[in-house]
Amino acid sequence: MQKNESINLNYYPGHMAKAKNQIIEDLKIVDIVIEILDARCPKASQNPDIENLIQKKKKIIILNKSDLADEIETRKWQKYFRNQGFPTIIANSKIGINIKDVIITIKSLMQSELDKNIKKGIIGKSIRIMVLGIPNVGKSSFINSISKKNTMKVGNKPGITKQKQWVRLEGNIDLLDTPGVLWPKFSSKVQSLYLAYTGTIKDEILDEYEIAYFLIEFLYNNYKILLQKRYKITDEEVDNIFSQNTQAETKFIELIELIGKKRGAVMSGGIIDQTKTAKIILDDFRNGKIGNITLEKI
Ligand SMILES: Nc1nc2c(ncn2[C@@H]2O[C@H](COP(=O)(O)OP(=O)(O)OP(=O)(O)O)[C@@H](O)[C@H]2O)c(=O)[nH]1
Ligand SMILES: [Mg+2]
Repeated sequence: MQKNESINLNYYPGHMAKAKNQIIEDLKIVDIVIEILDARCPKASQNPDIENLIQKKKKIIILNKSDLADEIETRKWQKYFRNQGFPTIIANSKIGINIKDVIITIKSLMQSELDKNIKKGIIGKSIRIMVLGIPNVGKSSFINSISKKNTMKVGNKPGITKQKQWVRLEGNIDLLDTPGVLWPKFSSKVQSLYLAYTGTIKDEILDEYEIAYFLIEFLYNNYKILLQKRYKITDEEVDNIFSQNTQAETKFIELIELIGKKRGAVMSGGIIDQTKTAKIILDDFRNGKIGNITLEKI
């Protein structure tokens, strides 16, 4: 395997540029933006375009997929965004954890406008909210959860929502689901990798082995115990690999081979199926099977 140090997976197809234009248009009529971030990499999953686009609009941040992240780190991120002035809620949209807090926050953000409307005799005017975020971060799941309806199609790959769609909640709140949008240039290789690990970029355009390689390197350096536990790798097996007088790259390749062997990703002749092993590692990470992992720390 040739490890490409200059990896940079910019992924900004035409449909995203189109979706962004639609978002710009619809922003004119919304009162609040809910920005969904991935709790495992909150900064890396924050579209830098959004800040410019929404300008002075009220914004609530959701640290979603918190069930997959390291709780202590997620709390630090919550504090970080709150210090920037944004109401920030830690959530799990898959099973609806802390979603009620979002409704409370929406109402408190809109209270003065609602009171003004009452004074002016305007009743029944709905609060319009746009839900924004990168692909696969859980926007549609969040809307299903908060609306207690299963209106939005969800799926464990990016690009599920193709078009905007409104849904009405109790209490005159209208929520707008939007397609996941990235931006033309990621800030760094590390950011590209986080977005690849978390399933934001279509696997079809990735070299999955290369992505899995970097993920294993990260997990070995940061979550070694969880990694060993998941793949039943003993200290002795780790020592065998890492005490050799070989390059770091060779060691990590051997570690991946060992994982492939442990998980039965073996082809005829006993050769390890690298592609299958890479898929196993990425799937395990994305489904939280390795444990609660935060990629990006504050
Ligand atoms: N573990 C976990 N999974 C979640 C959570 N929220 C969403 N998911 C899963 O993440 C995947 C993507 O969810 P979607 O709601 O389709 O994401 P989206 O942001 O609408 O994606 P696009 O429409 O493709 O932009 C699905 O497999 C969901 O079940 C969460 O809080 N925790
Ligand atoms: Mg969606």
